[in-house]
Amino acid sequence: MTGSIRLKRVKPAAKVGIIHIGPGAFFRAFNAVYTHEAMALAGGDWGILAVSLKSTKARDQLLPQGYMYTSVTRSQSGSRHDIIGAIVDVRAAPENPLSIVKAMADPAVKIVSMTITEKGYCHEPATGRLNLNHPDIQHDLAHLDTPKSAVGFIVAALSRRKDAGLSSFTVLSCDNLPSNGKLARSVVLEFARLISADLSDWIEENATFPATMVDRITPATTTEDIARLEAEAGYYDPACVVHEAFRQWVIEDDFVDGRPEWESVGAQMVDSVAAHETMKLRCLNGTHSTLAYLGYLAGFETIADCVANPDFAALCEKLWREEIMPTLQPPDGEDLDSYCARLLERYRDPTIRHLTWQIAMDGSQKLPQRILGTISDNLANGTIPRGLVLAVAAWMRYVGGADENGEPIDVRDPLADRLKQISDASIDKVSALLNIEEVFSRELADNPQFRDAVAAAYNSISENGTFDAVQSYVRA
Ligand code: CS2
Repeated sequence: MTGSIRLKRVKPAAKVGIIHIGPGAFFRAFNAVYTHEAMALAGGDWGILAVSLKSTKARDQLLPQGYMYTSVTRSQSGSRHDIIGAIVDVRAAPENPLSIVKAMADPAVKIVSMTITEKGYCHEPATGRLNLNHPDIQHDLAHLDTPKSAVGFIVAALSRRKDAGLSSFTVLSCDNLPSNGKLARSVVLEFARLISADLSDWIEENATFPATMVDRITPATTTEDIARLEAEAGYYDPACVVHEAFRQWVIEDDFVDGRPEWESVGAQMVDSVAAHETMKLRCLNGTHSTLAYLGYLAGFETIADCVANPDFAALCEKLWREEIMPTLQPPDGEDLDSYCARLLERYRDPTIRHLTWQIAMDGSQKLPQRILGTISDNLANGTIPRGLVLAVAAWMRYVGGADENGEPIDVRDPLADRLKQISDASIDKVSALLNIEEVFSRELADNPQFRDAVAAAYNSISENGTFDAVQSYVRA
């Protein structure tokens, strides 16, 4: 692309009130859009300083355009372009970690929010405890002034605020994890306690960690997306994000020192987010991961490609009806049948090219809350959820690293090496993988009905192929 015309900020930026960790596509399509709209409507100094914990990519893309970028809402009726100006600074933490700690300790900062994905919490997915063997956690415990992990930054900044006699900020987790606020709280407190009991007590008393449910399908931006925006709008914006029109943000209203008026632009402020979160994780993310593994192995590139196939659409419907909905308490204002019918429509939109490969990433961190909890609830009710079990077997096939034609799969997962090595070295791959304690709870891994069902599903995929296994399930 030519890069001749780029975005420029036309109005002065708002002052920083929020520091957000994780400036990726989802944050730009979601949190920043809500905050931009809320400031436009209701005002407030809620400018966002976005911090990346690893790469300089977001900063390099956004800095030359005054941190402005385009939010592209795509649907079958066309594209809509909105220029988002809520971000007022972007920094790459590794370049100067101490400056980020200091920025977070500034009293003008009222909220530290994050979209750092499941693995960013440095916890053990099966237990929710802080992983003390995590290299970043070990580093941060020894060098609190120059942290690497989100937990380290939060504790370092809160420690400074405590010492300076300031108030705490609100920690706002926006990741697809059950009780994400509680998890953030418990890893922060566990880490802080290792620094000092005083600090951890202070955080416990002064900070809040509201849980949230976030939802907007946002595939990674591609070079085609950037080229298409340039063709449609006449300017080059490498920081643009492309997403669906749908969005839903449910937030527990428990903030230490104010917040943007997000409810004025559609966010739902509630007392407890738990029922919303479980519904979304199990209905949406559970079927997303199911389609990711089964779909990838069956040769489908995107979610829309998967559900354009009648058997794969029937797979989703059967999972919702027979295995997922029976485990759920519908949250206030939601009807599960219409929620799931709407999901299928969202998946069907061919203009949203969400890769099965992208969703398949980090399965070891995702399976517990998306699929395994639902399986446990079914087993407790005396039923074997064969579709979800098939999804687990497909994950096991996938992490073995070769597709049905023997072509290598680029498996991205913090446990990728271990998963591959276990798959390569074991004759009974299913039992060996079920023994990974970070993923499968002892109770589930020891359940003989579950073990047998996964082994049977795995064999069915290996012997007859994924497509056939899906057909047998939906037609049974
Ligand atoms: C997806 C989610 O990549 C994934 O694992 O399941 O990012 C999903 O698109 C969002 O949670 C939708 O809100």
